[in-house]
Amino acid sequence: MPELNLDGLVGPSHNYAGLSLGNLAATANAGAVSSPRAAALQGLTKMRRMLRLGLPQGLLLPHDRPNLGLLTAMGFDGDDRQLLCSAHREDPVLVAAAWSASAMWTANAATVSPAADTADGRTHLTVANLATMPHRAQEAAATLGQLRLAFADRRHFVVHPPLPASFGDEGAANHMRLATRHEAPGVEVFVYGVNEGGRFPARQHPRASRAVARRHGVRRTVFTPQADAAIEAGAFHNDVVAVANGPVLFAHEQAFAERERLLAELAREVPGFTLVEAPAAEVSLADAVSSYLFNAALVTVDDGMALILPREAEENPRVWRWLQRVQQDAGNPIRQLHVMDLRQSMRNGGGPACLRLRIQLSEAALAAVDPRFLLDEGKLDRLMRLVERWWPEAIDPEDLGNPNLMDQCRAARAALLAELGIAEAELGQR
Ligand code: SUG
Repeated sequence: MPELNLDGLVGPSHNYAGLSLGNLAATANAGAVSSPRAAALQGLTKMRRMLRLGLPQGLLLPHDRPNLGLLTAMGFDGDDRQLLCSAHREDPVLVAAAWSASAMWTANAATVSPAADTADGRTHLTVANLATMPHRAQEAAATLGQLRLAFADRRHFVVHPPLPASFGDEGAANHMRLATRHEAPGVEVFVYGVNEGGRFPARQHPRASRAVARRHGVRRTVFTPQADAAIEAGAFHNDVVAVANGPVLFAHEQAFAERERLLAELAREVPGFTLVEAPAAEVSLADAVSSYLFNAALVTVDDGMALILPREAEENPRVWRWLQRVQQDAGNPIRQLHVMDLRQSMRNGGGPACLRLRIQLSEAALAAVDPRFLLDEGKLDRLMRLVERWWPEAIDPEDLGNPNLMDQCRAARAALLAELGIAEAELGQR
């Protein structure tokens, strides 16, 4: 059974505004000059690598930015240029939110429960409300529109709207599925945060996790808390310290508050359960967070499993030494390490796993996905040329009040939609 990965194409407004408290990379790089063109090319290169590994690959589109709807809802008015300028003079942080290209991190687009796990035998997706951070909360409506277009076939898919904003939900980044094989019924692990009194917010509310599982009709669930220490070390999502594929859990020793209980349950519930765990004594939480070792995409390939890692993991000697040992150990299926340059996204705290929404599908369900969201080598070539032509080379966060940048980003998006044959009206919330 194939796994489709939908990567977020990095939008033309990608910038470093430092909007995410608790995301150490994003706050450390606040104010730096970004390179949207290089960022999008790095992402497309990753998508090509996945295709070449034999995996179906698709994309989700950048959202329309700047989001002037957010600014008008906040009481600014005037024609588009005036609106941007006056809002920027008065509230540059709000304007930075309206520009955010954060929809690129599609692990936060939705939670996905494959058909094998659900009561009605369909694939269920719940759009994440991303309620904890204002720049991310604005994504939900456009994500719903896109997913309803891509997964319109009701015989195979149910796309649920976001949960009420009172309960933060950040999608697949806090969800793992373990199953002996992709097509076998799996155990879905919902990881939530608490971190009462901590410096950084927990973004996934336990009630949201339960609601998603309930809506999807997931038959076998585990609910487990993130370790507060991991959140305080910068693991604002579980996928910064853990990732699962098939029967394998690849995680840091300090990822989970109730580690022993979780591991015992998985060992009982998942035939062939295999833990590949980095001991804190060898790889500290700080190393895990700065290298994004566990934000690797762990995927099934011909000879076992492959990890798609960010270059930062190779550059940390402790992390790389441990990874070499993992690769040599015959006791686990991780055979290939692929290192990718995703520096632009990484500087905003988004690694290989953040950039993709994975959906395990039968061949029939895959054939029912709107093909405009799917990629092949030729389409990737065309998208690379399009990005080279239309995406801004650099954005200084100081430029976010400049209406010319707005024109450039709008032209880039229009070129993208034309290339993919998708009309703006089709993306409206349905
Ligand atoms: O929500 N960064 C994103 C990164 C999301 C990573 N996703 C996963 N772990 N799955 C976030 O913190 C930074 C944008 C800024 O500061 O301008 C940002 O939103």
